[in-house]
Amino acid sequence: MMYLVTNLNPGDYVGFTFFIGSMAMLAATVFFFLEMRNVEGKWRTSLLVSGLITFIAAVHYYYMRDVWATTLTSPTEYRYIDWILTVPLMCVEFYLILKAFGAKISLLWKMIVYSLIMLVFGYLGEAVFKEQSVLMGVLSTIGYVGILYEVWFGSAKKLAQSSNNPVLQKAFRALAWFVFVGWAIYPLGYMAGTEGGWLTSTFLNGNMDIIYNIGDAVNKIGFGLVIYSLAVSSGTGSAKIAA
Ligand SMILES: *C/C=C(C)/C=C/C=C(C)/C=C/C1=C(C)CCCC1(C)C
Repeated sequence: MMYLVTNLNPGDYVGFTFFIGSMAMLAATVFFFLEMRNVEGKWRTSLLVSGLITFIAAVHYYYMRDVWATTLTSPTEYRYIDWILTVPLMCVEFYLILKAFGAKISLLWKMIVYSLIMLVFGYLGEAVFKEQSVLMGVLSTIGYVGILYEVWFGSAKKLAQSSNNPVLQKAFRALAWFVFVGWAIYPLGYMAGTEGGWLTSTFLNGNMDIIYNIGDAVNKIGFGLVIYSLAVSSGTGSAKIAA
């Protein structure tokens, strides 16, 4: 009979992070959904999206930790299905906070296309063309750099600058740093875990899933908390952030 035993072995640190990850995502989801009531109307959608991001991740972590516990292999498919849903939603977060300052839907599409390039090539390198993982990683990075360019120099950055709204600018800067530093955790995991990856012979070797799990906790929950504090600090003095 085939059944899943979610059983952690002592010293299975990768397995630990899958369990911690799934609980943290669940708790964050409850928090974002319940806090929707406590923020001004125009922020509710942003909080809803934050909660959806951690909710989608919580469900995938539930599956991923079982795959890991039963097979001790990377749950690559669930991982990328999770990302292909949640990364575009993070682009939606950028769009939502900039909408009041003139962001166009084309900005959102541009960022989503960049994320798809990033994730499709990442998946190909991990699961399909494993011997070409370096090339796939480089192609994936083009998508990542596209997103970085948008938020550090491109139209997203310009909209935030011209908003003349210090609360928004502070939150936008925090999100831009998440994309720069927090998201850079993922290529490290990729290099540690794929054949021909530059880090396979270092202490990071084989710890791809720990690295991805840390990245997800930092980025999905952290991102949501930045949005939350933006919503709270722009507060009920509604004029502070242009409607
Ligand atoms: C919640 C999930 C997030 C924020 C996932 C982000 C994923 C990345 C930034 C992945 C980037 C990659 C590269 C830049 C090159 C190597 C392949 C990837 C897909 C790991």
